Amino acid sequence: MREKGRKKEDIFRDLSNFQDLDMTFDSGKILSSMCTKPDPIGMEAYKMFIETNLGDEGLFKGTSMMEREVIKSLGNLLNLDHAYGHIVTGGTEANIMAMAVAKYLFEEENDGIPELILPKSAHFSFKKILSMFSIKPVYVSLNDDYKIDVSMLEELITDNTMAMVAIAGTTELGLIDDIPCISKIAKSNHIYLHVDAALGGFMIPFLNYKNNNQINFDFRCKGVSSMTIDPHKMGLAPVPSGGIIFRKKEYLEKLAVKTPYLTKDKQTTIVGTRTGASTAATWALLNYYGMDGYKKIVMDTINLTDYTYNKLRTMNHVNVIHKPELNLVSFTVDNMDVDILQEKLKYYGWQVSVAEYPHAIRIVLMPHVKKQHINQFIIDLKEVLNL
Ligand code: 0PR
Repeated sequence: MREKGRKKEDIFRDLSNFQDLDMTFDSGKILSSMCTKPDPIGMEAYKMFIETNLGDEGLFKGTSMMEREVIKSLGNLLNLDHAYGHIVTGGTEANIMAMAVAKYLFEEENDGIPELILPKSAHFSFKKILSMFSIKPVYVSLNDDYKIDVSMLEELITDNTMAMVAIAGTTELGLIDDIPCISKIAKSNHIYLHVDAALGGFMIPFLNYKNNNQINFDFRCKGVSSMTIDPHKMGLAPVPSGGIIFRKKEYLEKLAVKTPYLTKDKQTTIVGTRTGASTAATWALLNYYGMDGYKKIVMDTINLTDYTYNKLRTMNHVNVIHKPELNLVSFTVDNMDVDILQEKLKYYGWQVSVAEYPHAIRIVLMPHVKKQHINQFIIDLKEVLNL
């Protein structure tokens, strides 16, 4: 570190130079991200609560009250009357908390090596979990629709099965597993079921809202023990804002650690010091948009996804992998490897990702992506492919 501090103007000029190297959501060129430009209301609320620390809740009683209200609202969104959980840093931490609970519950009755039944479509946060907690993965195969092959599940269950994971909005394809069926299997075998709805949690309830065609993926399925639902994805909250919701108080309590000299006698989070700003931003946004507001945001992205899907589907030499269920589209092209295509699109400023399974270009249509961006993307794609 330098001996003497620098002038504010110089620092901010340098900061601005760093910022110039970043991509922006406003450019519309980021087609690879499940995050998006945070909503101004959320940012204002975030700034207002920037000094808070929910790790020492008693100092910030109002913020703590807000967290309980947010958890209640997220629980309601997922059809759970009494929800227990926290606003955390994101889907990874939420998944870690769920798996920590499942492991504690398992260890109360079993001293074998815990096994987790999960699909290979599970987010890579589960790879971290498997290694952190020394859990043995038991991979359930996917069916032709890239969803958990439910016919395979029951035979994978052993005395050492600690939990099952299903996904509502897979990271690579945005697909929703057959949660009602998986839930039945979990319930009848007394197995903890975690649904990772990091993405879908802030989309599916709004698709269901005022719609007879319900997608059942949440706590209405009685075998679901916990769910991840991330406000910093389709909830438009600034990063970091993830959500973990448990069906029962006793699940969350499994994480409790005594905190003798703090203003509250225990913590039920993994991290200690943690911002209340994320909670404030999420509280503000839930109240600002309400069901109607979020429905519009979600429908706009779904409509743009359909638009993109139809554009790609009707292009020569382009093979779309699946009909979108949420806001992701994936495709391969004849005569060009997708890794090369990804690089070529970078010359045009586009950032797309390459999914691992299936190996394909993956586009995420978040609210910062508009129709004019997709039209330009299609023009550039045609040029790259010499169409
Ligand atoms: N579960 C699912 C289903 C996810 O898709 C993700 C992240 C997580 C859990 C983990 O969430 P956190 O990253 O909040 O811990 N999905 C995105 C992905 O891996 C995260 C992301 C967001 C990646 C923005 C890139 C990016 O620019 O694609």
